Amino acid sequence: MIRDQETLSILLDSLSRFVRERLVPAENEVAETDEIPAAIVDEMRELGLFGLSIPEEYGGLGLTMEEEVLAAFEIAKTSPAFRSLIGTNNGIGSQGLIIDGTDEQKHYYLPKLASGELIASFALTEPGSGSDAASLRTTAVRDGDHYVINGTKRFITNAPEAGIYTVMARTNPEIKGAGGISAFIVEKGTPGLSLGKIDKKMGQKGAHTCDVIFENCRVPASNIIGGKEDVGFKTAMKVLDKGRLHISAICVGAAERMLDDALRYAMERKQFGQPIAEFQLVQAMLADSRAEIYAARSMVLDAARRRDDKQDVSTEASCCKLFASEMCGRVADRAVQIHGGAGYVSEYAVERFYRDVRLFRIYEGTTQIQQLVIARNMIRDAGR
Ligand code: COS
Repeated sequence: MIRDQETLSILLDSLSRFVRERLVPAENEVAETDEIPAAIVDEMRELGLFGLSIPEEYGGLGLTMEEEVLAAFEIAKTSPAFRSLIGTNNGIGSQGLIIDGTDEQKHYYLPKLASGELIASFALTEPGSGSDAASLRTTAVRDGDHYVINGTKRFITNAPEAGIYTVMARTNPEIKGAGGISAFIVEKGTPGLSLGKIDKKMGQKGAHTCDVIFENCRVPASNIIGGKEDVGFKTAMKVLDKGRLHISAICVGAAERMLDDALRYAMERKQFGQPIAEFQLVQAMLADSRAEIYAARSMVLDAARRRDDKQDVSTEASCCKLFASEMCGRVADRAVQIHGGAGYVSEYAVERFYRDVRLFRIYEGTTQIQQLVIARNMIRDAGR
C-alpha cells in the first residue's frame, strides 16, 4: 500500500544515493575493522533509517510493509552489516512492542528507537533452543512487582550495541511448550544482565552478535510486553512473520547487487578474444539469476501488499523467506563463478557477499523451518 508515491520516491532516491555514495565506498573499511564508522551511523540516524517502520506518532516514518520492502531492496545493495544495525529497531527488536505492547510501553520506548537513540535487539534463541523456539529454558519468576530472569540467549544480533532487549522467557514452568512463554523488555545496565564475548562469524563483519546472560536479573513487572503473561511466544511468531518478509526483501536487494557486479565483470573481462558476457554459458547464469530475482521480488511485493491489506501472511512470509534466501544463495554462487578466480579473492566484493548472504538461509527461521510452517499451514487450512 503506497500512501504517497511522490514522498516515497524521494525517500527511495535518497536511500539509493546514500547507499551508492556513502555505504558502498565504506564496505571494505567495515569488513576490515568490523565496525561501522560513527559518522555513517549518525547519517543513518539523520536519514530516519532507525525508524522506517515505526509509526509516525512515535517519531518514525511509519512505512507500510510495501513501502518498507521497497526501501529494503535499496538498503540491501551494500554490505548487510549496515542493514543489520538498523534492522532490529525496525524489525524484530521493536515489532513486539508495536504489535502487542501497551500504550505506555510504546510511548516510552518507540520514540527512542525511531530516533536511533536506543538500539533494540530480540532475544529468543538459546544454546539449547534454536529452531525449536518453544522449548526455551530461560525463566522469569514473579517476585512482588518484579520478575527475576535466569538463562542464556545466544547469537543475539546487535546485543553489544543494544539499549533494550526483547526477551522471551518462561513464566509458567508447568507448561513446557509455547503456552508458558512471556515477552519482556529488559534495559541495558539492569543488574544481573551481562554479555558474552562477540561471536566470530563467517561473514557480515560490522554486525555483531553475542550471548546475553541473565543471572537473577530483576525486571519491573510493568516491562512484560502487553502486560500479559504466557502470550510471548505468539508475539515472537507475529514479529517473525514480518521479519521474514523484510529479510526476503533484503535477499532480493543483495542478489541484485551481486548480479550487477557479475554483469559488469562479465562485460569487461575478455577471454578467447571477447568479453565473457558474449558466451552463452555465462549468459545462462546471468539470465537464470535475473529471472529468479524477478520472481522473488514479485513474491515479496505481493506478500507485503497482502499484509498491508490485513491478511494473515504467515504462509506467504515463509514462502518468500524460503524462495528469496535460497535464490540469493544461488545468485551468490553464480556471481562467484562468473568472476572465476577473481571471485575467490577479496579484491572483489562478491567474495565477501558470498559469505555475508549465507546467513539469510539460516536466521529468522531456517529454510527447513519455512518449509515446515508452509506445509503445516496448508494441512491446517485444508482441514477447515
Ligand atoms: N502468528 C501468531 N501465532 C502463531 C504463529 C504466527 N505466525 N505461529 C504459531 N503461532 C501460535 C500457534 O497458533 C500456537 O498457539 P495455540 O497453542 O494457541 O494454537 C502457538 O503459537 C504455538 O505454535 P506451534 O504449535 O506451531 O509451535 P511449535 O513449537 O510446534 O513450532 C515453529 C513453531 C517451529 C514454527 C517455531 O518454533 C519457529 O518459527 N521456529 C523458528 C524460530 C526462529 O525463527 N528462530 C530464529 C531466531 S530469531 S532471529
